[in-house]
Amino acid sequence: MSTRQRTAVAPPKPGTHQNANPTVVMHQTAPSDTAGAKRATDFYRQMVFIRRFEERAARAYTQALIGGYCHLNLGEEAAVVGLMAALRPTDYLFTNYREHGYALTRGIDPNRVMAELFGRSDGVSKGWGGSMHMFDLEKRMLGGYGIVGGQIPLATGAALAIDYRGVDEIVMCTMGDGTTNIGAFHESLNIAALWNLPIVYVVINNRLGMATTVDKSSAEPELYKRASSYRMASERVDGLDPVAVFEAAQRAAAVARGGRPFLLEVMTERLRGHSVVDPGKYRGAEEIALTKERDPVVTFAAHLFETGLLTEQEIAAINDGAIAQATAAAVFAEASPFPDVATLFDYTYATPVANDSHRLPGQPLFEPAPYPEHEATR
Ligand SMILES: Cc1ncc(C[n+]2csc(CCOP(=O)(O)OP(=O)(O)O)c2C)c(N)n1
Ligand SMILES: [Mg+2]
Repeated sequence: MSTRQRTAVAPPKPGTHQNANPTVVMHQTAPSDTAGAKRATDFYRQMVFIRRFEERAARAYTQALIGGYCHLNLGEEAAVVGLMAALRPTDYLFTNYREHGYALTRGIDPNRVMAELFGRSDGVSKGWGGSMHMFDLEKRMLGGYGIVGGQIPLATGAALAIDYRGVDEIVMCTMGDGTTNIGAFHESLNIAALWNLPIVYVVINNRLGMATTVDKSSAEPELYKRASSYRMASERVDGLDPVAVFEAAQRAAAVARGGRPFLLEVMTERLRGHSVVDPGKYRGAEEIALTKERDPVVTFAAHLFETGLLTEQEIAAINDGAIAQATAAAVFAEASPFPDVATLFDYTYATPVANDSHRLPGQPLFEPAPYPEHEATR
């Protein structure tokens, strides 16, 4: 077993660890250097692309080109972009079903992301996963999980594997605010803290778990504070500012690379319903207006314009480019063939399973019991 984390970093002593006075960063970053300016405009470009891609996906859903569940990152673009920028290509990402933006920003070809939404064979999961189950080993994006909190123990296990192998990699595991009330959240944080695992847990706090607010569902609504139960360092950051998120995620990643877990809470907005079929009627007009005012794509564009980093024309060109790329992805996806039904069970397990029944699609798992006499003669 690797002793990298276990011996290199002593667990914080009671009362002295970072969470005793957690940092709460809430500001709009004004980059003063060239590299910072380039980063900010790159972030904006990525955010706009996620926005236009998600809107295109929503349209495709209403055209019945996408089936099943479909949850969008609308309103969470700054969070996604800032977080992904803090990861190295060798780090691992686990996320939930609200994942398209992560797949795109992690560097998966947008055509393959859209093809997956359309359930086509060129999709990143060969069309068998759909919106909630994107998986790409090369980009080290290990899902996409539909079970709330399902990704947390798996991500924690991956961090343990990294620790065993003694390599310079970390895991980032993102989840929603509602997920922090799942037992697996607490079990995982506990064990990660005990075993000094190299993992950053990220809570994307959009204040809603489907229709239930954080205030109604969480006895401690300041979710980053939950880390203190496990003597884990934590921080809360403004999720409308991609640069602030990036900097916070870098701090968190540095802690994980040093062999301690970290909990980062990112305050975001959910601009539409829980999924594309949710009209979100449970939100009042005032709340909707406030949410729109806090739209990160709009507010960050205004910030870049005001600080002279982008002109109106440049902002419009970025938008046009994003629309063209999202449209091209939809055209690619629609042209891609549906997967062959005979491959339905091919990717159920990573490796062949001994005694697998090898049944054909459509065949029942077991032979059905014969009908009772009176049923058969009806
Ligand atoms: C174990 C489990 N319980 C319930 C659900 C139904 N469900 C799907 S998403 C969701 C809300 C989760 O909210 P949050 O974690 O805040 O994520 P968000 O959707 O806001 O991104 C629920 C209850 C589920 N998928 N899995
Ligand atoms: Mg939520």
